[in-house]
Amino acid sequence: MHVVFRWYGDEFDTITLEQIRQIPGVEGVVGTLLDIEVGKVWPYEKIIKLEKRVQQAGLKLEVIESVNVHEDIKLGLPTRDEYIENYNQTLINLARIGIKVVVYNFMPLFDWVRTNLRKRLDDGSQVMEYEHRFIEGRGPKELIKEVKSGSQGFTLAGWDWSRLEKLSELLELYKDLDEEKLFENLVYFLRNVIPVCEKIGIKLAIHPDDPPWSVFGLPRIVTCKEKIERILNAVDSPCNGLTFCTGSLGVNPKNNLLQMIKYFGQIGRIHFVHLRNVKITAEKTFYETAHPSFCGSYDMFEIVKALHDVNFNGYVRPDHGRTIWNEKSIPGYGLYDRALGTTYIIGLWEAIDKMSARLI
Ligand code: DNO
Repeated sequence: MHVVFRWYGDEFDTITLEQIRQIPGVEGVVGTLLDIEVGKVWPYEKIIKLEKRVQQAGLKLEVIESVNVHEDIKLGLPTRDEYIENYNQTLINLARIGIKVVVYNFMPLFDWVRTNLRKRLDDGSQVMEYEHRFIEGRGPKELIKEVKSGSQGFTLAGWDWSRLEKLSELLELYKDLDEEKLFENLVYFLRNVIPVCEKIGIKLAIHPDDPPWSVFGLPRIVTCKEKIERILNAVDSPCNGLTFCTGSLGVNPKNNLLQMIKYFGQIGRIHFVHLRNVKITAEKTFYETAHPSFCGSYDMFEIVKALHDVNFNGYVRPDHGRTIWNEKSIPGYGLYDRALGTTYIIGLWEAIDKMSARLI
Protein backbone atom coordinates (compact mmCIF):
# COMPACT_ATOMS: atom_id res chain seq x y z
CA MET A 1 0.00 0.00 0.00
CA HIS A 2 1.36 3.42 -0.97
CA VAL A 3 -0.27 6.31 0.85
CA VAL A 4 -0.83 9.51 -1.08
CA PHE A 5 -2.65 12.75 -0.31
CA ARG A 6 -4.77 14.84 -2.63
CA TRP A 7 -3.31 18.26 -3.38
CA TYR A 8 -4.89 20.88 -5.63
CA GLY A 9 -1.78 22.95 -6.31
CA ASP A 10 -0.26 26.13 -4.85
CA GLU A 11 -2.87 28.30 -6.50
CA PHE A 12 -6.00 26.48 -5.33
CA ASP A 13 -5.20 24.60 -2.13
CA THR A 14 -5.07 25.93 1.41
CA ILE A 15 -2.54 23.24 2.28
CA THR A 16 1.12 23.27 1.42
CA LEU A 17 3.30 20.42 0.20
CA GLU A 18 5.55 21.09 3.18
CA GLN A 19 2.64 20.28 5.51
CA ILE A 20 1.80 17.11 3.61
CA ARG A 21 5.43 16.02 3.79
CA GLN A 22 5.19 16.01 7.58
CA ILE A 23 2.33 13.50 7.75
CA PRO A 24 3.98 10.18 8.63
CA GLY A 25 3.79 7.60 5.87
CA VAL A 26 2.63 9.85 3.03
CA GLU A 27 4.79 9.15 0.00
CA GLY A 28 3.33 11.49 -2.53
CA VAL A 29 0.47 13.63 -3.71
CA VAL A 30 -2.41 13.07 -6.05
CA GLY A 31 -2.04 16.00 -8.39
CA THR A 32 -4.29 17.83 -10.79
CA LEU A 33 -4.44 20.89 -13.01
CA LEU A 34 -7.65 22.57 -11.97
CA ASP A 35 -7.39 25.45 -14.40
CA ILE A 36 -7.48 23.45 -17.63
CA GLU A 37 -10.84 23.53 -19.35
CA VAL A 38 -12.42 20.08 -19.66
CA GLY A 39 -11.64 18.64 -23.08
CA LYS A 40 -8.41 20.58 -23.63
CA VAL A 41 -4.96 18.96 -23.70
CA TRP A 42 -3.00 19.32 -20.45
CA PRO A 43 0.19 21.08 -21.60
CA TYR A 44 3.42 19.23 -20.93
CA GLU A 45 5.09 22.43 -19.61
CA LYS A 46 2.46 22.75 -16.89
CA ILE A 47 2.71 19.08 -15.96
CA ILE A 48 6.48 19.13 -15.65
CA LYS A 49 6.30 22.32 -13.57
CA LEU A 50 3.90 20.59 -11.19
CA GLU A 51 6.12 17.54 -11.00
CA LYS A 52 9.23 19.62 -10.21
CA ARG A 53 7.37 21.47 -7.46
CA VAL A 54 6.22 18.19 -5.88
CA GLN A 55 9.64 16.59 -6.18
CA GLN A 56 11.39 19.56 -4.63
CA ALA A 57 9.15 19.14 -1.61
CA GLY A 58 10.41 15.56 -1.27
CA LEU A 59 7.20 13.94 -2.47
CA LYS A 60 6.24 11.78 -5.45
CA LEU A 61 3.71 12.52 -8.16
CA GLU A 62 2.48 9.27 -9.66
CA VAL A 63 -1.31 9.65 -9.55
CA ILE A 64 -3.52 12.24 -11.26
CA GLU A 65 -7.12 12.91 -10.24
CA SER A 66 -8.91 13.67 -12.43
CA VAL A 67 -8.59 14.11 -16.14
CA ASN A 68 -12.27 14.85 -16.65
CA VAL A 69 -14.14 13.54 -19.65
CA HIS A 70 -15.90 16.04 -21.92
CA GLU A 71 -19.71 15.84 -21.97
CA ASP A 72 -19.65 15.26 -25.75
CA ILE A 73 -17.91 11.92 -25.11
CA LYS A 74 -20.51 10.91 -22.53
CA LEU A 75 -23.26 12.00 -24.87
CA GLY A 76 -21.69 10.22 -27.85
CA LEU A 77 -21.80 13.33 -30.06
CA PRO A 78 -19.88 13.39 -33.36
CA THR A 79 -17.38 15.82 -31.83
CA ARG A 80 -16.30 13.16 -29.33
CA ASP A 81 -13.40 11.91 -31.48
CA GLU A 82 -11.66 15.24 -31.25
CA TYR A 83 -12.01 15.23 -27.45
CA ILE A 84 -10.78 11.63 -27.25
CA GLU A 85 -7.72 12.61 -29.26
CA ASN A 86 -7.05 15.41 -26.76
CA TYR A 87 -7.56 12.97 -23.91
CA ASN A 88 -4.96 10.64 -25.36
CA GLN A 89 -2.51 13.50 -25.82
CA THR A 90 -2.98 14.45 -22.17
CA LEU A 91 -2.27 10.85 -21.14
CA ILE A 92 0.88 10.82 -23.29
CA ASN A 93 2.05 14.07 -21.65
CA LEU A 94 1.37 12.64 -18.20
CA ALA A 95 3.22 9.42 -18.97
CA ARG A 96 6.30 11.44 -19.95
CA ILE A 97 6.79 12.51 -16.32
CA GLY A 98 6.10 9.05 -14.95
CA ILE A 99 2.41 9.19 -14.01
CA LYS A 100 1.20 5.65 -13.31
CA VAL A 101 -2.52 6.04 -12.54
CA VAL A 102 -5.13 8.45 -13.90
CA VAL A 103 -8.57 8.78 -12.30
CA TYR A 104 -11.66 9.79 -14.25
CA ASN A 105 -15.39 9.41 -13.91
CA PHE A 106 -18.27 9.00 -16.30
CA MET A 107 -21.08 10.78 -14.46
CA PRO A 108 -23.30 12.88 -16.69
CA LEU A 109 -23.28 16.57 -15.93
CA PHE A 110 -22.79 16.35 -12.16
CA ASP A 111 -19.70 14.88 -10.55
CA TRP A 112 -19.96 14.05 -6.81
CA VAL A 113 -23.18 15.43 -5.30
CA ARG A 114 -23.73 16.64 -1.74
CA THR A 115 -26.77 18.62 -0.66
CA ASN A 116 -25.05 20.37 2.25
CA LEU A 117 -21.30 21.06 2.27
CA ARG A 118 -21.18 22.46 5.80
CA LYS A 119 -23.32 20.38 8.12
CA ARG A 120 -22.39 21.08 11.74
CA LEU A 121 -22.06 18.09 14.10
CA ASP A 122 -22.54 18.29 17.86
CA ASP A 123 -18.79 18.49 18.47
CA GLY A 124 -18.56 21.60 16.28
CA SER A 125 -16.93 19.89 13.31
CA GLN A 126 -18.34 20.40 9.82
CA VAL A 127 -19.06 17.63 7.34
CA MET A 128 -20.63 17.09 3.95
CA GLU A 129 -24.09 15.58 3.74
CA TYR A 130 -26.39 14.05 1.13
CA GLU A 131 -30.16 13.89 1.50
CA HIS A 132 -32.04 12.40 -1.41
CA ARG A 133 -35.23 14.23 -0.46
CA PHE A 134 -33.42 17.47 -1.32
CA ILE A 135 -32.86 16.11 -4.84
CA GLU A 136 -36.46 14.97 -5.10
CA GLY A 137 -37.86 18.16 -3.66
CA ARG A 138 -35.80 20.70 -5.56
CA GLY A 139 -34.25 21.11 -8.98
CA PRO A 140 -30.68 21.08 -10.27
CA LYS A 141 -30.55 24.88 -10.14
CA GLU A 142 -31.14 24.84 -6.38
CA LEU A 143 -28.47 22.19 -5.93
CA ILE A 144 -25.96 24.28 -7.86
CA LYS A 145 -26.82 27.29 -5.69
CA GLU A 146 -26.36 25.26 -2.52
CA VAL A 147 -23.01 23.83 -3.58
CA LYS A 148 -21.76 27.20 -4.76
CA SER A 149 -22.56 28.84 -1.45
CA GLY A 150 -21.10 25.90 0.54
CA SER A 151 -17.88 26.11 -1.45
CA GLN A 152 -17.23 29.56 0.09
CA GLY A 153 -15.34 30.64 -2.98
CA PHE A 154 -13.05 27.60 -3.20
CA THR A 155 -12.72 25.78 -6.52
CA LEU A 156 -14.32 22.34 -6.21
CA ALA A 157 -12.91 19.53 -8.34
CA GLY A 158 -15.49 18.27 -10.79
CA TRP A 159 -17.81 21.26 -10.36
CA ASP A 160 -17.38 23.19 -13.56
CA TRP A 161 -19.54 26.32 -13.13
CA SER A 162 -19.15 27.44 -16.73
CA ARG A 163 -20.48 24.09 -17.95
CA LEU A 164 -23.34 24.28 -15.51
CA GLU A 165 -24.33 27.66 -16.91
CA LYS A 166 -25.51 25.70 -19.95
CA LEU A 167 -27.61 23.52 -17.68
CA SER A 168 -30.92 23.55 -19.56
CA GLU A 169 -29.20 22.93 -22.88
CA LEU A 170 -27.25 19.97 -21.47
CA LEU A 171 -30.24 18.50 -19.65
CA GLU A 172 -32.09 18.59 -22.95
CA LEU A 173 -29.25 16.67 -24.66
CA TYR A 174 -29.29 14.07 -21.90
CA LYS A 175 -33.05 13.59 -22.16
CA ASP A 176 -32.83 10.58 -24.45
CA LEU A 177 -29.67 9.06 -23.03
CA ASP A 178 -30.44 5.98 -20.99
CA GLU A 179 -28.05 3.78 -19.01
CA GLU A 180 -27.39 1.46 -21.94
CA LYS A 181 -26.47 4.29 -24.30
CA LEU A 182 -24.21 5.82 -21.66
CA PHE A 183 -22.52 2.44 -21.23
CA GLU A 184 -21.97 2.18 -25.00
CA ASN A 185 -20.41 5.64 -24.99
CA LEU A 186 -18.11 4.65 -22.16
CA VAL A 187 -17.04 1.54 -24.05
CA TYR A 188 -16.39 3.62 -27.17
CA PHE A 189 -14.20 5.92 -25.09
CA LEU A 190 -12.31 3.01 -23.51
CA ARG A 191 -11.73 1.26 -26.83
CA ASN A 192 -10.00 4.40 -28.00
CA VAL A 193 -7.93 5.25 -24.94
CA ILE A 194 -6.97 1.91 -23.40
CA PRO A 195 -4.67 0.90 -26.30
CA VAL A 196 -2.79 4.17 -25.76
CA CYS A 197 -2.58 3.48 -22.01
CA GLU A 198 -1.15 0.04 -22.73
CA LYS A 199 1.55 1.55 -24.89
CA ILE A 200 2.58 4.29 -22.45
CA GLY A 201 2.12 2.39 -19.18
CA ILE A 202 -0.74 4.31 -17.59
CA LYS A 203 -3.53 2.64 -15.66
CA LEU A 204 -6.93 4.25 -15.94
CA ALA A 205 -9.04 4.00 -12.80
CA ILE A 206 -12.71 4.83 -13.14
CA HIS A 207 -14.23 6.50 -10.10
CA PRO A 208 -17.60 5.10 -9.01
CA ASP A 209 -20.62 7.34 -9.23
CA ASP A 210 -21.03 9.38 -6.10
CA PRO A 211 -23.68 8.71 -4.85
CA PRO A 212 -24.23 5.43 -6.71
CA TRP A 213 -27.75 6.18 -7.94
CA SER A 214 -29.41 8.48 -10.40
CA VAL A 215 -29.76 12.14 -9.49
CA PHE A 216 -32.32 14.31 -11.29
CA GLY A 217 -33.14 11.39 -13.58
CA LEU A 218 -29.65 11.35 -15.16
CA PRO A 219 -28.27 7.86 -15.78
CA ARG A 220 -25.46 6.55 -13.58
CA ILE A 221 -23.67 3.32 -14.48
CA VAL A 222 -20.69 2.85 -12.14
CA THR A 223 -22.73 1.89 -9.14
CA CYS A 224 -22.33 -1.79 -8.18
CA LYS A 225 -20.22 -4.92 -8.67
CA GLU A 226 -22.09 -6.25 -11.72
CA LYS A 227 -21.98 -2.96 -13.59
CA ILE A 228 -18.33 -2.34 -12.82
CA GLU A 229 -17.47 -5.86 -13.88
CA ARG A 230 -19.27 -5.31 -17.17
CA ILE A 231 -17.22 -2.15 -17.80
CA LEU A 232 -13.93 -3.89 -17.00
CA ASN A 233 -14.83 -6.87 -19.18
CA ALA A 234 -15.96 -4.74 -22.12
CA VAL A 235 -12.36 -3.68 -22.69
CA ASP A 236 -10.45 -6.42 -20.97
CA SER A 237 -7.06 -4.96 -20.17
CA PRO A 238 -5.08 -4.47 -16.95
CA CYS A 239 -5.07 -0.76 -17.83
CA ASN A 240 -8.86 -0.64 -17.55
CA GLY A 241 -9.27 -0.51 -13.77
CA LEU A 242 -11.06 0.98 -10.84
CA THR A 243 -10.70 3.59 -8.12
CA PHE A 244 -12.24 1.75 -5.21
CA CYS A 245 -14.00 4.54 -3.34
CA THR A 246 -15.58 3.27 -0.13
CA GLY A 247 -17.54 6.47 0.40
CA SER A 248 -19.20 6.28 -3.00
CA LEU A 249 -20.02 2.58 -3.22
CA GLY A 250 -20.79 1.85 0.42
CA VAL A 251 -23.70 4.24 0.86
CA ASN A 252 -25.83 1.70 -0.97
CA PRO A 253 -26.07 -1.07 1.65
CA LYS A 254 -26.58 -3.60 -1.16
CA ASN A 255 -22.95 -3.09 -2.16
CA ASN A 256 -20.80 -5.49 -0.20
CA LEU A 257 -17.52 -3.59 -0.01
CA LEU A 258 -15.52 -6.54 1.31
CA GLN A 259 -16.65 -8.88 -1.45
CA MET A 260 -15.97 -6.21 -4.04
CA ILE A 261 -12.42 -5.62 -2.76
CA LYS A 262 -11.84 -9.35 -2.82
CA TYR A 263 -13.14 -9.77 -6.34
CA PHE A 264 -11.63 -6.71 -8.04
CA GLY A 265 -8.46 -6.92 -5.95
CA GLN A 266 -7.81 -10.54 -6.87
CA ILE A 267 -8.12 -9.81 -10.58
CA GLY A 268 -5.70 -6.90 -10.18
CA ARG A 269 -8.06 -4.18 -11.27
CA ILE A 270 -8.04 -1.91 -8.21
CA HIS A 271 -5.46 0.73 -9.06
CA PHE A 272 -6.34 3.29 -6.43
CA VAL A 273 -8.34 3.33 -3.19
CA HIS A 274 -10.22 6.22 -1.57
CA LEU A 275 -10.85 5.49 2.10
CA ARG A 276 -13.69 7.39 3.70
CA ASN A 277 -16.22 6.56 6.40
CA VAL A 278 -19.83 7.73 6.28
CA LYS A 279 -22.80 7.62 8.62
CA ILE A 280 -25.91 6.36 6.88
CA THR A 281 -28.88 7.93 8.67
CA ALA A 282 -31.80 6.90 6.41
CA GLU A 283 -32.34 5.50 2.92
CA LYS A 284 -30.18 7.47 0.46
CA THR A 285 -29.19 9.82 3.25
CA PHE A 286 -25.77 10.07 4.84
CA TYR A 287 -23.05 12.37 6.02
CA GLU A 288 -19.28 11.95 5.92
CA THR A 289 -17.52 11.29 9.21
CA ALA A 290 -14.05 10.93 10.65
CA HIS A 291 -12.29 7.77 9.46
CA PRO A 292 -12.45 5.44 12.52
CA SER A 293 -15.05 2.67 12.40
CA PHE A 294 -16.95 3.83 15.49
CA CYS A 295 -17.59 7.24 13.88
CA GLY A 296 -19.58 5.91 10.94
CA SER A 297 -21.37 2.97 9.36
CA TYR A 298 -18.35 1.14 7.96
CA ASP A 299 -16.02 -1.32 9.61
CA MET A 300 -12.75 0.24 8.48
CA PHE A 301 -10.71 -2.54 10.04
CA GLU A 302 -12.44 -5.09 7.80
CA ILE A 303 -11.99 -2.87 4.75
CA VAL A 304 -8.26 -2.42 5.31
CA LYS A 305 -7.97 -6.12 6.12
CA ALA A 306 -9.70 -7.02 2.85
CA LEU A 307 -7.12 -4.90 1.01
CA HIS A 308 -4.33 -6.58 2.95
CA ASP A 309 -5.78 -10.02 2.15
CA VAL A 310 -5.53 -9.37 -1.60
CA ASN A 311 -1.96 -8.08 -1.14
CA PHE A 312 -2.99 -4.67 -2.33
CA ASN A 313 0.10 -2.81 -3.42
CA GLY A 314 -1.40 0.20 -5.14
CA TYR A 315 -2.15 3.75 -4.06
CA VAL A 316 -4.46 4.68 -1.20
CA ARG A 317 -5.56 8.09 -0.05
CA PRO A 318 -7.62 9.30 2.87
CA ASP A 319 -10.76 10.70 1.31
CA HIS A 320 -12.99 13.53 2.50
CA GLY A 321 -12.48 14.52 6.09
CA ARG A 322 -14.35 16.84 8.42
CA THR A 323 -13.43 20.48 8.81
CA ILE A 324 -12.11 20.83 12.36
CA TRP A 325 -10.06 23.10 14.61
CA ASN A 326 -11.35 26.23 12.84
CA GLU A 327 -9.57 25.39 9.64
CA LYS A 328 -10.56 27.32 6.52
CA SER A 329 -10.41 24.83 3.72
CA ILE A 330 -12.00 23.29 0.68
CA PRO A 331 -14.96 21.22 1.94
CA GLY A 332 -13.76 17.67 2.60
CA TYR A 333 -10.15 18.59 1.93
CA GLY A 334 -8.81 20.18 5.07
CA LEU A 335 -5.44 19.15 6.43
CA TYR A 336 -6.20 18.09 9.99
CA ASP A 337 -8.89 15.45 9.67
CA ARG A 338 -7.32 13.84 6.64
CA ALA A 339 -3.99 13.71 8.49
CA LEU A 340 -5.73 12.00 11.42
CA GLY A 341 -7.36 9.62 8.94
CA THR A 342 -4.02 8.83 7.34
CA THR A 343 -2.47 7.92 10.67
CA TYR A 344 -5.44 5.72 11.52
CA ILE A 345 -5.24 3.87 8.19
CA ILE A 346 -1.52 3.36 8.54
CA GLY A 347 -2.07 2.09 12.09
CA LEU A 348 -4.65 -0.41 10.93
CA TRP A 349 -2.36 -1.62 8.17
CA GLU A 350 0.62 -2.06 10.49
CA ALA A 351 -1.45 -3.99 13.02
CA ILE A 352 -2.97 -6.27 10.38
CA ASP A 353 0.36 -6.79 8.69
CA LYS A 354 2.19 -7.75 11.88
CA MET A 355 -0.63 -9.90 13.24
CA SER A 356 -0.94 -11.84 10.00
CA ALA A 357 2.82 -12.47 9.93
CA ARG A 358 2.53 -13.96 13.43
CA LEU A 359 -0.30 -16.23 12.41
CA ILE A 360 1.69 -17.84 9.62
C1 DNO B 1 -14.56 14.45 -4.70
C2 DNO B 1 -13.85 13.42 -5.48
C3 DNO B 1 -14.17 13.58 -6.94
C4 DNO B 1 -13.39 12.59 -7.75
C5 DNO B 1 -13.89 12.53 -9.15
C6 DNO B 1 -13.13 11.51 -9.94
O1 DNO B 1 -14.07 14.92 -3.76
O2 DNO B 1 -14.08 12.15 -5.01
O3 DNO B 1 -13.83 14.87 -7.35
O4 DNO B 1 -12.08 12.99 -7.77
O5 DNO B 1 -15.22 12.20 -9.18
O6 DNO B 1 -13.17 11.83 -11.26
